[in-house]
Amino acid sequence: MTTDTFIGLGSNLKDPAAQLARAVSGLAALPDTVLIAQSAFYASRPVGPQDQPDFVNGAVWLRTSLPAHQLLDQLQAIEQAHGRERLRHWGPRTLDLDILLYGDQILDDERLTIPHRELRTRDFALQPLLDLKADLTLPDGTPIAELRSQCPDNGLRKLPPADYP
Ligand code: ROI
Repeated sequence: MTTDTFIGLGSNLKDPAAQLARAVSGLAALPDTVLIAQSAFYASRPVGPQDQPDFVNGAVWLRTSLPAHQLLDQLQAIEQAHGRERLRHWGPRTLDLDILLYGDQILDDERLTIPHRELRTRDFALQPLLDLKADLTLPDGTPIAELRSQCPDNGLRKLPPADYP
């Protein structure tokens, strides 16, 4: 059995677009997993402390037979392999990989909250999801497009493909 899952990517340190491009390669190479599509990359103002660089954000659509917690283990291994630095809470980071959606599952334990806790209010996560699948919904049926039209504007700017490594 496979599950369609959507992963959010973010970075604001050490050539963020290159961090994301390398992460997409890592995700495409995961065991028991196929990369279905990747979104455009976006520049976005930081949510949280403003004394940090702008972020680059994107998302990928994966089809996997890994259970959610094993997928999380794999994402954390990619973050570590890419020299993840996380200098402070809500501060700058080299690479953040978040499971935004995992099929229509709802999960909440000490390691994982799916759908991602802040998904509903973050344009930098919602817009890449819409790029991937315009009719995507939360497990409760709420359209991602509806959340996107209601969420705060965070100055999202699509990066031209020439800016990707
Ligand atoms: N802000 C933006 N714009 N993008 C992110 O990926 C992001 N990630 C975070 C915090 C620091 C909360 N702010 C962010 O973890």
